[in-house]
Amino acid sequence: MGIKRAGSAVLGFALIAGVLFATPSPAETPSADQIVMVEPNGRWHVRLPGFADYTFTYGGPGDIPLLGDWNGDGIDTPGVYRPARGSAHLINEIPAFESTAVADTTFFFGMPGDRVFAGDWDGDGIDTLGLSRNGQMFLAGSNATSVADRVFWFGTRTDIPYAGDPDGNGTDGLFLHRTASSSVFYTHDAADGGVALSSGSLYYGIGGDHLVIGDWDGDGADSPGVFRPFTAAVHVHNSLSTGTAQSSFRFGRPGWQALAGNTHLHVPATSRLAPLTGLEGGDPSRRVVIAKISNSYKARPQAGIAEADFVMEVIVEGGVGRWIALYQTEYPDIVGPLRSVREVDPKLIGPFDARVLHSGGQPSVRAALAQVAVDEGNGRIAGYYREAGRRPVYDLMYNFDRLPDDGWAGTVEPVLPLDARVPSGGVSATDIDVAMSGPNTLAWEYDSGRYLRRQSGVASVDTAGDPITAESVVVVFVEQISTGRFDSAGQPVPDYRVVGDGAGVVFRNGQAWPVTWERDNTGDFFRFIRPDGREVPMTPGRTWIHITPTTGSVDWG
Ligand SMILES: [Ca+2]
Ligand SMILES: [Ca+2]
Ligand SMILES: [Ca+2]
Ligand SMILES: [Ca+2]
Repeated sequence: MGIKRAGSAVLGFALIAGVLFATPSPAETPSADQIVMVEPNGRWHVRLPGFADYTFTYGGPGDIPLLGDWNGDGIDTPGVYRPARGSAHLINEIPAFESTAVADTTFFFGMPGDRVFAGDWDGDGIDTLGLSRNGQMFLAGSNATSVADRVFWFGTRTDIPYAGDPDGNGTDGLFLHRTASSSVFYTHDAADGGVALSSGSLYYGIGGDHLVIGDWDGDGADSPGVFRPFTAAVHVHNSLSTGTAQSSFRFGRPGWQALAGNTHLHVPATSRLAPLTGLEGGDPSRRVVIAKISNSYKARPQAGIAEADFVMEVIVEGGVGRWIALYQTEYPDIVGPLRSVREVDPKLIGPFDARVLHSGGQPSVRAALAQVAVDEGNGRIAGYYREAGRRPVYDLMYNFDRLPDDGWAGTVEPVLPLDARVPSGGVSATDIDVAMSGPNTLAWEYDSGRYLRRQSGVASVDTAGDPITAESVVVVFVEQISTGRFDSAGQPVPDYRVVGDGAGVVFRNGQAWPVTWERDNTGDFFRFIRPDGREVPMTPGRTWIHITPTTGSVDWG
């Protein structure tokens, strides 16, 4: 709300750096507003795409949460309005991660039944409160007990008011949500006396939506978004005309309150941490390379797998495991044996903008792959070779010394939330048994901060004898769907539904957290949500995700 000032990035970044990054680096501060959610119990969630929510507690049951820049430093911070007492409580800093904060400023405003909101009515950069009482607006000029500076009528008694600056001139007006018609009316600036006229209106959202007003694209002008409790999704819209959302994502739970503002808590575009592991020594300018590696017993031991940053394991025809191994922190010398791509691969690797090494695949699969990645399959680039002594078909290897420079100049963004602190509420899980299919059953044993893989009764190692380990192991259960194709042995070639939601378990630090996985679209990645709505981040390090058919199982103890 109100003016977004530059120059406050250091404080905001330091806060988040202390949480997520051991080695903060200066980062540009995005000027766009963020969505913040508040649970009925006063637990706040700041959404950080690609990371776990930044959470803290402020206020409690019965409080109406507010977000605003109470001191004009450009950072929006929490407040609550307590209707039963007519009291407002504000703080000028974002509370420390997972802490419980107390008020800096307390004053009286309004009375029970008033609808309270916060905005910058005079353009001085400081947000103050306003309220609607049956369609009459009372706007305060300071954050102290006082009479309202401005009083005027706008809309009807049932309209729900929100502050915002629709014309981006630095002073907030009001948006009214007329829920019965899913329409939104706004006035560019606050009036003083009389009846304010609407500057414009639009239709947005559907019945049951909660409006949230913010500057989603950072152009200085506010526009509507909605929180849809039914689907636990947020949809934001960058204009003041009727139309579809420019951005949609899962966030929140039914009963949570959505707010918008710029907390300056954000994930920097680049850092010296490796984006896939969260470990130091990373170089985000190194492109992700993916290798499709067989886990048939005929392919073991595999080359280069112990060096992968991140692995997704899927089941192909005959119940055999196949690995989608991602390399970013470092490239291995040799990977393999490489096998072909499958229908599910483009759906899983979309967020990584990777180069993909594989032996081949159906034309339709390769066409889909080329939409989301660079198809560097056998024959496309130098570096493939057949290794003597391996069984035919399980002998195709790749030599990274010959990987051509592709001139990529991008930055790898974090995709998985990573946080070294152990979440609360886990149950002991030092031994994990995963049955992905009949032939592909395996175990992970926790030892000294990481899990070690075992399969067929022996420790899983690569060709160098290095153990296959993971700091975090995730099992997601996905519905198997048909490709309509069969392999040469007559086995159906499976595909999977990997967008939507389903059951899962996250294992880290020797503990387990049952979760629901959620994924909005193939351009995003999985989020792992506990029953209380909190996300479970990975331990910095290597993550292994088992994309397990719902016919599979996982046990732990
Ligand atoms: Ca502030
Ligand atoms: Ca002001
Ligand atoms: Ca304005
Ligand atoms: Ca805007």
